[in-house]
Amino acid sequence: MTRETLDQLCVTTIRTLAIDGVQKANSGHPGMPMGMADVAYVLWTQFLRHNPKNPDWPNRDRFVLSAGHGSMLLYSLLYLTGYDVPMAQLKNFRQWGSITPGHPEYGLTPGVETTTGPLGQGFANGVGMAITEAFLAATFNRPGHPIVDHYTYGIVSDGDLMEGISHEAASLAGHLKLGKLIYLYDDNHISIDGSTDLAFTEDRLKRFEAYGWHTQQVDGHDRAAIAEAIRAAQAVTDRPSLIACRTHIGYGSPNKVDTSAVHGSPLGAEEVRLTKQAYGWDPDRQFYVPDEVLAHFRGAVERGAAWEADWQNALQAYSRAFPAEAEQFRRALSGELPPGWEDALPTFSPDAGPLATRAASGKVLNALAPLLPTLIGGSADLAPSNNTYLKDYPPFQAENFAGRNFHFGVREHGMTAILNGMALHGGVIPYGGTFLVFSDYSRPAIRLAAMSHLPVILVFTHDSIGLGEDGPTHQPVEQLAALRAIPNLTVIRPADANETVQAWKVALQKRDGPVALLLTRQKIPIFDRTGMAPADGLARGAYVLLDAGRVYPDVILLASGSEVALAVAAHARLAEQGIAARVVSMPSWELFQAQPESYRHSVLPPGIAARIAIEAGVTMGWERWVGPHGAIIGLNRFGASAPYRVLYEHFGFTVENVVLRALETIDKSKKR
Ligand SMILES: Cc1ncc(C[n+]2csc(CCOP(=O)(O)OP(=O)(O)O)c2C)c(N)n1
Ligand SMILES: [Mg+2]
Repeated sequence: MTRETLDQLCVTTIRTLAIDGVQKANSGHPGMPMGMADVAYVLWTQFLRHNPKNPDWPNRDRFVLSAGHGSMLLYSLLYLTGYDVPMAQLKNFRQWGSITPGHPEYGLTPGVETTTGPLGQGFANGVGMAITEAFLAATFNRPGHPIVDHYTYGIVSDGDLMEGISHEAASLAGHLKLGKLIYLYDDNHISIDGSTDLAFTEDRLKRFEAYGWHTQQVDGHDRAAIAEAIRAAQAVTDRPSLIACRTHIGYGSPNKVDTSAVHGSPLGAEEVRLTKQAYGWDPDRQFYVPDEVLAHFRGAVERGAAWEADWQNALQAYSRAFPAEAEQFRRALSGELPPGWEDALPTFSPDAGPLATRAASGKVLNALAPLLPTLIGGSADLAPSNNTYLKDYPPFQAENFAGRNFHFGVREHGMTAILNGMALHGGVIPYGGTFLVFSDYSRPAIRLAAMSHLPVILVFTHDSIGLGEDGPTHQPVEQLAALRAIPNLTVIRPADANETVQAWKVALQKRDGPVALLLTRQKIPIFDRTGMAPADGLARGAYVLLDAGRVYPDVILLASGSEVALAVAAHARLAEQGIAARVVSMPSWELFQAQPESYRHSVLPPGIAARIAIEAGVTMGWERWVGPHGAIIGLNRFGASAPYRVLYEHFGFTVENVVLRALETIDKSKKR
């Protein structure tokens, strides 16, 4: 068999596996895998350096399928090259309990580098991976010891390039000159509504050239030309590369090629037969993999083992030459924090206050930076406001990939998906900041971080009407509830500087999901903890900050963040009237919900119905904590432009109002 015949058989196998997987599931997207099979085959067999038997090999090339609807393409490649994705899983595509879900899910399927499906996200994830490779290489590599040295490849589609997030990420990737990022664009002229002429007619390559990318155009079914283009892309080391591969969606389907009909529906039994006949394939065989095809693909196993073995040897040589760096590198990859890191955490004396929690957060970051060499991050152009800058470290720029301060530009969505890519790559502790109100711009990426269990830290400052004069456009109201609604996202709104320290401690220790820190712009008191509980109660989500001096209080005041100080002041006022109040600081619903019931009941005894929650945001959800007889002081409207003290007064966030509402609630609960 000639090489050309074997290559063609391999490509047809990819196509028919995708066709059969979708047909059997009676749902899915056959068109893209059929169209991109040549490109994927060339990339995966001639270029991609990976080890199917160890998908976690740190120095592997990363492959991102940004057009996640083409999942059967990826699953077929994983099976064929010898990952732990057996044929039975291809036959079980999209079924309950399978590891071959509709769109690729990180953590579920060996070899899937990121969760994709929401178009554009994978594009930005790949930029985050390439950034991380560049950072780790600049930080740890030594002359003659390139222990971090790999490419990040991706397949991106029309939809990916239409989405705004890819524009953000592409602009930044071009600016940063990420030379080891290579994207293959499935330029098939088709999306769901029909021809891309309907809504997508700019010159894409010129756009990417303007971003500073190296661009090429090839026939996406000419395998020699594809290989040539990838080699050319590799040779350009100071620009990311986009290779537009002109392909035909549904390639080979006599009646559906080049139509949107083949994008997201099974071909149908008859068209499957016709297509297989057109390929010269036996139309009666399903999930057929010729022996010589499997043998050829499985060469990846041996090559992968050899690549990793070489790398392990190189790592050993590096460890001998640079033992301290090697230890840091090991720790960075494992996600371990260095011994004694907690000793560097600052404590704030009440005299240092009042202090905004964003300012406290900046101090924590800067105190930890020397101990955590792979703690890297920045802000979407709000570094001075978010207090995210690491003062003694240079910025990350094309001229210095070892820099630790990221200027993401005004690109919240791109930033967050890039942070996800950084976490997915591994080896770094990524954080990023913006105003809480603009968390909405990041939301789709936050959702994926949560779904993918990524350790990403989000610094959201200006967390309420407390930001004052900038007005309702900048004042978050519904964002607290909206973030709490995302499963597996831990939201923490610390009440003072010392709770902020504890919040960072929790965030750095959490490895299985993102953490959002909600921080004030305005200065707030640092509690004198004499007679109060210590701030490390934060780790339990809610704790009794200040008690009533009796077993059962008359009323419980729950609050988060800046409003805890109101509860503390009301506690004293109520005491003057002989009323015993308990103040519960409740920085994190998620952390509290995770506590044993006995602890939760000790903080919020079920027998005490008189409860008031105070938080400068929508009241939604607080019913859960105050119960049917409680009251909530919140803000179910947009804020306004005025000095924050005026706003607090106007919207009822005053000690007087808390006292009044407490008395009412006690009264009501007695009449029950
Ligand atoms: C953010 C987002 N919006 C909408 C969709 C639904 N959707 C899936 S694929 C697609 C577009 C398909 O066009 P293209 O990206 O060119 O893929 P092709 O049909 O060529 O495979 C759309 C709108 C999505 N997955 N993500
Ligand atoms: Mg398309």
